[in-house]
Amino acid sequence: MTEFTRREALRLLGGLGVVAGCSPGPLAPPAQVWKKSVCRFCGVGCGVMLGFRNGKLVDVRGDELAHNRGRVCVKGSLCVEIPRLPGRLLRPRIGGRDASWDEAMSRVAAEFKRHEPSAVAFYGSGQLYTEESYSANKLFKAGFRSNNVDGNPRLCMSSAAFGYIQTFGKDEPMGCYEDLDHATCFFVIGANLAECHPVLFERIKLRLPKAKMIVVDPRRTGTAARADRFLQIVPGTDLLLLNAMCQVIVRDGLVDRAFVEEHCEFEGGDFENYRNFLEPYAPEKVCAVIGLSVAEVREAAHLFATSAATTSLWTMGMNQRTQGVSLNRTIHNLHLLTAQICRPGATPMSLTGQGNACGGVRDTGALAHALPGGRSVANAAHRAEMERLWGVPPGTISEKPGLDAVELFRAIGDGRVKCVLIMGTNPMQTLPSLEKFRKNGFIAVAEPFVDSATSAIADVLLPSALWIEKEGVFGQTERRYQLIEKQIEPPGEARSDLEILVDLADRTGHGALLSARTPEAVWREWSAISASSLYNFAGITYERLRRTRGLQWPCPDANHPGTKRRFVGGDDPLVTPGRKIEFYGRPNRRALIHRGEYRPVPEQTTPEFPLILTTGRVLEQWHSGTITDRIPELAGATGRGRAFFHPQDARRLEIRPGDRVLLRSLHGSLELPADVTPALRLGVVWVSFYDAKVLINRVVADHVDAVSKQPEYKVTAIRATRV
Ligand SMILES: Nc1nc2c(c(=O)[nH]1)N[C@H]1C(S)=C(S)[C@@H](COP(=O)(O)OP(=O)(O)OC[C@H]3O[C@@H](n4cnc5c(=O)[nH]c(N)nc54)[C@H](O)[C@@H]3O)O[C@H]1N2
Ligand SMILES: Nc1nc2c(c(=O)[nH]1)N[C@H]1C(S)=C(S)[C@@H](COP(=O)(O)OP(=O)(O)OC[C@H]3O[C@@H](n4cnc5c(=O)[nH]c(N)nc54)[C@H](O)[C@@H]3O)O[C@H]1N2
Ligand code: SF4
Ligand SMILES: [Mo]
Repeated sequence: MTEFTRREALRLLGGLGVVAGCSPGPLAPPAQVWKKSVCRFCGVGCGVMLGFRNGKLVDVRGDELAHNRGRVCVKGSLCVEIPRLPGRLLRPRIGGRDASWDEAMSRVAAEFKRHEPSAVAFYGSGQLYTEESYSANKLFKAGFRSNNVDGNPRLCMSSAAFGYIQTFGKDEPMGCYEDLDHATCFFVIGANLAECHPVLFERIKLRLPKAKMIVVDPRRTGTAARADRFLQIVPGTDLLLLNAMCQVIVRDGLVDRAFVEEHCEFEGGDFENYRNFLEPYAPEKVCAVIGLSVAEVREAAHLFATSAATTSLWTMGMNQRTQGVSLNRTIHNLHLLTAQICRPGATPMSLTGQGNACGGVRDTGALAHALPGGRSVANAAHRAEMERLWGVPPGTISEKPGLDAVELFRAIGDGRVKCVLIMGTNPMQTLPSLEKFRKNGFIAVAEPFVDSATSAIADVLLPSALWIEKEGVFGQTERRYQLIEKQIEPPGEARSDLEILVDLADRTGHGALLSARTPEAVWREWSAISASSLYNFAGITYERLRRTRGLQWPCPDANHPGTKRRFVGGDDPLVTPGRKIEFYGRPNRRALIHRGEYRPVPEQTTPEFPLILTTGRVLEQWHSGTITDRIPELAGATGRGRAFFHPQDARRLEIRPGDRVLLRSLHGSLELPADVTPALRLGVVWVSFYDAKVLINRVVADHVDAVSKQPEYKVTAIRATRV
């Protein structure tokens, strides 16, 4: 009855995407204690209050004191289900049979000791705690001497990270969520906030229709439905649009010359060169390719430039692209040219996807090319600095960048990598071009559930604790670090990922490297190390995090309140005193305006593959669905995975809702049910990737951005036939 009441309320409110907290109803035995925590799911990082009765989690509501002001979405309000989900892995397994931790870890350690550095790898996740990603990075780079440390943020944030680094010298957005309350114009491109960042979208909706919103997407999404201007672009052509907007801004005299002179420089030349570079991108010349009218582009550029405060928001429609870095940098250009930056409401805000991709992976440098605190493997001084800070002999860290996600899984197939630990991610469902994967070598998987697609390829399966069954820090989009405290015991013999990593270190002779063995001890080590970088958060202690709803870095000492807006004098402690704005991440303290030359996407339609497949997310499901597809309300709301067609395409192909269709690309094929929606651009097919029974990534192309190595999940040429 209790459940019924709460779920009914959810069903009613859930349709709206966001619920303002949910009480369990009049007949429910009320929670006895409430404790603050953070939602398990997305990068919005909503604070939640957890209600316990006799030590059991019985209720959850939005935290009024957190940045989300008491709001959570349907996924957040169903966090209460997580500790009781079926299908948990309770003991380690070796080759499918139960084993003790000792036997399982001896087996894993023996494999890691057997192989040379270049043949071992760690594949991690923006859903692990910071302390876990930091420790794994240290163990592999300084212990095993392998830079083969990568993770799902490569599939997600790496174009954004390179974008910020190349424009501003350092990664992470400079703005904050409060900027959404001040913006008078929202430029949303390649992001569907209504489903993927619903609590932020709710905050934006409060500003509409007074503030204007431009949405660029090939689909009329829930986000686009609220837009003043919806630009239904041809997939893969956004760089033409962004350059065309820059061209209009330059041509129509909308550039803030004083700002540009003081704070910017131009890649490979000066303002005049840049003006010339933009000439071929005049809207009149590119509009036919991008599928928009000249007036639409001109209007968008003018609205962007002349609004009192413009905030851009973007996610995978920009990052998961073969020109992902260029796209990110060109969005920054728009803000720099018009001085729509470093003011309340004016900011280029790349939204993060996972709860801890920013804090856990980008900031700790747990990627194949990176080292902690914005350092890189290729830089000798950075390696030397990290060797000193980690107390390992000079020359320990290899100078060779490791393998990025897509390349790593190819290397497993062809035997270059012989031993890998996968933790907190489900690549056998979420990597592109899955048909190309070949199981080879030794694979250990740390995972809470018995039956993920990746569990199936594990030689050794290690049961992981998740969320409030362990402790650690999550860092989200606005540089806010928040502590998730341990509240309940994990089921069976499950252990935290940190415990697993420490055990591996001990058994491979690297115990001294991971001498920090509790989350708090690891945090102390990492925050002390951060002080020697521009990511300084030495003032963020567990003690403060237990008391607060998180703190934003930079935060150099225990009395510092944290930094709302980075690069802004008076707010950011790293700005030179007396300066109003300073892009101090770059050597000359100026942001770099990029010349992003457009190249057509590799997946062009042909008579054989006449449609464009694009993939992404739905509100109720989280990624590969290992958690959300087990929660009846969420699973029921989405149904099974299917391919959506534009009504005209469906008619031409004689496909009706419910028919089975075969999707085929150059990379693979898949049979799945069809559906129809007028929300699509003609010629575009949409499939979400949550359903383990519909592995759409068998079909999706694996072309990557040359710099960020992020795959272009958003554009695959396909053919569709009714079965
Ligand atoms: N409910 C839910 N929320 C989530 C997640 C989840 O799994 N479920 N995952 C989280 C994570 S890790 C991430 S990375 C974010 C992702 O958040 P989003 O990026 O907002 O989500 P996606 O659905 O992947 O893609 C966004 C939009 O890009 C559009 N798009 C496709 N191709 C193009 C193109 O060529 N140009 C343009 N302009 N747009 C294009 C798609 O139509 C889609 O609407 O969501 C986070 N939030
Ligand atoms: N076609 C297509 N594919 C995509 C994308 C797309 O847009 N289109 N988007 C890409 C993006 S942006 C992302 S971020 C990825 C996400 O891809 P994944 O990270 O592979 O997806 P998840 O389902 O989140 O997988 C997390 C796994 O970790 C487990 N888990 C949960 N908590 C814990 C924990 O505390 N410890 C451990 N050890 N395990 C835990 C879960 O059960 C699950 O198996 O997908 C990518 N794949
Ligand atoms: S918006 Fe994201 S963080 Fe907030 S409740 Fe929903 S899934 Fe959780
Ligand atoms: Mo992501």
